Amino acid sequence: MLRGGIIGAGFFAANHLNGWRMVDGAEIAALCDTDTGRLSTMGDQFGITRRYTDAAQMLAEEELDFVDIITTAPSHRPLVELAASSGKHIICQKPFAENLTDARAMVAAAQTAGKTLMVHENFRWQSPVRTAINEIRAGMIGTPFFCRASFRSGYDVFSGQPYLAEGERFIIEDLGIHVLDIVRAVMGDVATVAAHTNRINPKIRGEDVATILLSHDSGMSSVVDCSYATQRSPETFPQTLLEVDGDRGSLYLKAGYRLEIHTNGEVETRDVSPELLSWAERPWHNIQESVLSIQQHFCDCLRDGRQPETSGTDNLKTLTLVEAAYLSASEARTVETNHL
Ligand code: NAD
Ligand code: 89Y
Repeated sequence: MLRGGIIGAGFFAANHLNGWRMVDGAEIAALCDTDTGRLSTMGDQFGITRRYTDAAQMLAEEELDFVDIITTAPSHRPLVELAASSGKHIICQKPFAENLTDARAMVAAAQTAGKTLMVHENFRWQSPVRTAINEIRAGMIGTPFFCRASFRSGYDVFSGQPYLAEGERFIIEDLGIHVLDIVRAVMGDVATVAAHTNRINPKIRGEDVATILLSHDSGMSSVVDCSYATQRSPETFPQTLLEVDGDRGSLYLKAGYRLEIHTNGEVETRDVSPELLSWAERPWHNIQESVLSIQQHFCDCLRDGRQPETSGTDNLKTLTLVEAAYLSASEARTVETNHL
């Protein structure tokens, strides 16, 4: 049984703790947060008695195999480097880092320590998205030549995560990062990025609308469009909608978790709704189920001695797309990813 320590007991941590209770092969032995109130609330809720306000102390005193970092991005580099130098395997929440320099240093730290580093990039593990990815990888629509991945919502994310309203950057770094990662999973790596952003909500600091054109290494193209300023009924938060054209068919992941595969003039339609786990609540159940799936993937990879799909090294490519999108939007030009 792998023993894990959690760092960060804030808004999203309960999802991780609930997930870990269901994972085969791991348990959470200790919890750390600099905020004593959050530490005791979360510790009590999940019956974790080993509690720390200092991550270094937790790592020194506990016999842990891995740490699960659920803090916001500014603390990720020091915490990943601390965990690596303590000889632990690491899961780090997205966004992996505030910039590519930090992210590269974090990957190097884990490599030097010989430890597995996975970024908790869970949207490609949402079961409806995963079904779509698997169908495409199995060749159901042939070779894909176009993908549109769309996340448009008016859901109030700021009440649970107030820091999202305060940062200079918002939707690309917080949410677009997931959608860009899904597109990488479907269409492969990206050569150029052209992005346009807007801020519609006057109460927040960063951009809440982004439209991004990607040109892939394969020569094919994708469009990622994200908005938290879109009023729609029914509200689709937190669904990513997909439209993928291949040379032998098309695949759609439509609102309400409806998968359609169009081939040879016929349409196969499936309900691919995520499971409502016992601890989950709508509309977050889609994300909550994916937390469990990526945690299980991490443990399976450690057991089998293979790299997680969203390893630190892999995630450098997703983070590069985030940086490229901001650079493109600010300078109104197309950015080549290999120049970052
Ligand atoms: P939060 O601010 O509510 O909680 C973070 C907690 O970390 C706080 O309690 C804070 O005191 C603690 N903390 C910060 N630095 C620390 C340190 N050095 N040592 C110990 N504790 C420390 O944030 P949140 O909303 O829970 O989000 C955490 C991360 O999860 C963010 O990066 C966010 O983007 C991500 N997130 C991911 C998803 C997803 O689906 N993957 C969804 C929501 C949030
Ligand atoms: O922080 C974000 C995430 O990763 O998924 C949804 C979210 O909570 C708000 O955009």
